[in-house]
Order: sequence, then C-alpha cells, then structure tokens
Amino acid sequence: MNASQIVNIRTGAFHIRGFLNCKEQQRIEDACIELGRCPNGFYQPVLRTGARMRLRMMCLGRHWNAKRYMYEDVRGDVDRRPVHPLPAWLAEIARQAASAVQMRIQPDIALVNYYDAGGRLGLHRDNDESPETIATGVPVVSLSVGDDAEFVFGGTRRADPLTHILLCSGDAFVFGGPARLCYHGINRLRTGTCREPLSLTGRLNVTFRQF
Ligand code: MD3
Ligand code: FE
Repeated sequence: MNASQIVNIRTGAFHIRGFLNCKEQQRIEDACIELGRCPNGFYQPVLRTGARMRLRMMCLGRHWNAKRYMYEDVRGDVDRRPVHPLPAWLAEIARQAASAVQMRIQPDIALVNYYDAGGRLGLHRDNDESPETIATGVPVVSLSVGDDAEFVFGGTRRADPLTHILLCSGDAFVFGGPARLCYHGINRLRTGTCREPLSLTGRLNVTFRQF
C-alpha cells in the first residue's frame, strides 16, 4: 500500500486518498481491461426506463441486472452469459481498504464501471444487496483508477444536501454503517487529469459488495 490519507467524510464514510500505489493501480487497470475484452466483459447497461447508462459496466462474482435491479448468476439483461468470477487478489484489496477504517467486508461481487469523456452516473442508492448486509451496514468499497471524477453524495433522502468530492486515481472510498444507504453519483470526469503513468484513457471504478 501507499502513504495514504484517511478523511472521515461523515459517520461511516471514509475517503482514503492515495490508497493504491502505482503498481496496484496498473495491475487493476490491466486486469479490468483484459477481462473487459472477454465475451462476458464490458457492456452498456440499459435501465428499465429504457435509458442507456453513460458508462460501460462489467460485473464480477455476480451480475447486477439493470432491468430488474437484482443480482443473478448469468447476465440476464445482456447476453445470458455466465458472469466472470471475482479474482481473490482483487477482493483482498477491498478487505484491506475496509480494515484501514476498522470495517469488515467479505466481498463476493465487484462492479467495474468504465467512464470515458462523457461518462456520468446519476444520483442513486445501492440497496440491491441482501437485507442482512444492508441492515448491518457492511460497507461498499470503491477503488478509482484513471482520470479524476467529480463525485457527489448526499444523505438517505434524495433531497438532502450534496457534498462534492474529487475522486483521483488510487483513491479508495468506504461507505458503511449509516452511510451505506446514502445517495451518490458521478457528475462528470475531468479527462486527461490522471497523474499516474497509466495506459488508460478515462476512468475505472471498482465497487466491491458483500451480497
Ligand atoms: C456510497 N459507483 O457502482 S463509487 C456504483 O465512481 C457507484 O463508479 C460510482 O456508485 C463510481 O454503484 C461511485 C463510490 C460509492 C460506491 C458505492 C456506494 C459510494 C457509495 C454505496 C453506498 C454509498
Ligand atoms: Fe452506487
């Protein structure tokens, strides 16, 4: 790991700046790009409203169905292919990020989001994991690689005031406890801002979840 700086944003929400060293960022980038090129790799999700999400996604461990808002073993809303397993070394990084802020997660799912220049993600909550996970506040762990992204998060109600945070390459974010059900989203990318010598253009975000 790196010399990181932990910022407690609110109860249960921790921004760990510089959590991943350059080598770790490169390894995550390489793995996601390679897996993303497989037949069960990146796709552009279409929501039940018919709207195309402004990013490309790939699920590891279990597939998140954008039409049904449920997890499943095959990519039911995409191509019915089986979802790729979550690599153990990747899950271990998420465990370490959680333990850096005294939280625990046994990740069995990772959602990989790839954003390019026009990429964004509207304000939403992540509550499709098991009722036990949600109720006990097991965190979601996020790792960012690539260009800086303007991240917003609010409270548990959509109308709650928003906080703006820049997520940079190598940052981890842990959202657990009372922050687990907070609204959040990505307003936009700052393209070309990545300070690391990566081959990537755009931004990868990996969110780890415990079903
Ligand atoms: C706060 N991803 O995949 S990561 C998502 O950068 C998602 O791709 C964004 O929101 C991205 O669902 C933001 C930070 C994050 C992830 C999950 C959370 C914040 C969270 C779950 C609960 C609360
Ligand atoms: Fe989310």
